[in-house]
Amino acid sequence: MSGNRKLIIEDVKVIVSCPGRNFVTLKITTESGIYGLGDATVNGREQAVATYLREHVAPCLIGRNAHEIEDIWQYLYKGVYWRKGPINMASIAAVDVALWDIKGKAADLPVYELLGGKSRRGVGVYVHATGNTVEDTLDRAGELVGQGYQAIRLQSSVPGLDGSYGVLGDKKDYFELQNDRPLPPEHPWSTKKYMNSIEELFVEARKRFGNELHLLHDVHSRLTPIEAARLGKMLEPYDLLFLEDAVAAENQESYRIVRDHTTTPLAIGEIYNTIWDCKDMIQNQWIDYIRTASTHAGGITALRRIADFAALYHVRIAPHGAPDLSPICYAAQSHIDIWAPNFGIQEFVGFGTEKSNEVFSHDLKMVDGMLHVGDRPGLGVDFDEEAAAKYPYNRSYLPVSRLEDGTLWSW
Ligand code: EZ4
Ligand code: CO
Repeated sequence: MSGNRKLIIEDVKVIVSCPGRNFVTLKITTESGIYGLGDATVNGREQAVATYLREHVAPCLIGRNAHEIEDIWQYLYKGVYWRKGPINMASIAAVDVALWDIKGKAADLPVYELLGGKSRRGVGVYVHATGNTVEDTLDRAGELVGQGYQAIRLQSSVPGLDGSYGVLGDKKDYFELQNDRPLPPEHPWSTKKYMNSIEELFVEARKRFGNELHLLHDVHSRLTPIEAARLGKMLEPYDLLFLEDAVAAENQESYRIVRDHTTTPLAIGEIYNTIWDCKDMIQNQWIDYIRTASTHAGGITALRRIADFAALYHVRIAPHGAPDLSPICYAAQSHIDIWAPNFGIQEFVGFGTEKSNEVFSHDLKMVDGMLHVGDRPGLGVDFDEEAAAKYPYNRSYLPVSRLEDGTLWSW
């Protein structure tokens, strides 16, 4: 394999920084001076992926032609013998995304043009409204509606439990970095209390906002299949755009049970590493949205393949967009979103903090609740290594969940 426009990889650098939260950034530089950026952040396991990249991936890249994205992807997937897995796939993703960035810069085109061009004017997003009471949550949703957002994920505390998934209360930085706690914080869970209180949130939301606003909800894998089926049925009158992660599905057949009982649209996939994790549920049309993220599912190359496969079964993409996805990951999937014929919706939680904006710059814009992808060549993101050096890694974990009797549960 050769070409007369080779771009030889000369340097591969892995930078772990914490501008508000931990990110693993990959920088691949070619002999021509063109460089590309990738993200390999696996929330709570950042050093594992950084070490994997430094020790086992970087040495294999030096001297290769950066244009050969597909061959390098296959080399890192099939060639390692140990396929799949979050650390491996996030590493492949970081390389893949950095190579797409390089190819775009070399071609003087934004990545979406390389994928086939824009399919829409902008990328539709949904945002989060969370609160300790139904009223607090809906007040927050009202503010977001006022800012032009047309789709809102609602999460409200479960009465009798100290918070619940998605409810931040006085927590400063999403769910982690909680006062430098050395170990994961613990949250209580009761399915009974949740099932007894959740409907009210959507009853009141429809009363307040009418039927036009898109509403969503994330269950964070806390239910069993038959409980999830009951929740889906319970929420049918409130016309959700989707119900996310109603049940964990390492066993994909679990979704058949949910699907058989409800017409509430179903979404899953933010923790999936490859198309194999969701193949059965897509193929059997048990879900409506696949939420794989560019970092966690193997990069632009892999996400594009998942999107094309999903399209055959009327499944649309809705990539994960929480704050632990770096601006590089976010930019990468925004290029997929603006291109994919079967794009559904993109999760959006803001363009980062003051610190993260000092480290990462990007050319995405939010206008009237719609994300606009800029036309800089490549991904349109940049990374300031000097600024990043001011914010060293800070160990941090997602919380864990326990039932009221102490049994460990899905968080
Ligand atoms: O818990 O990103 O839809 N969003 C989510 C997130 C995830 C975190 C995990 O790292 O479920 O809040
Ligand atoms: Co989620």
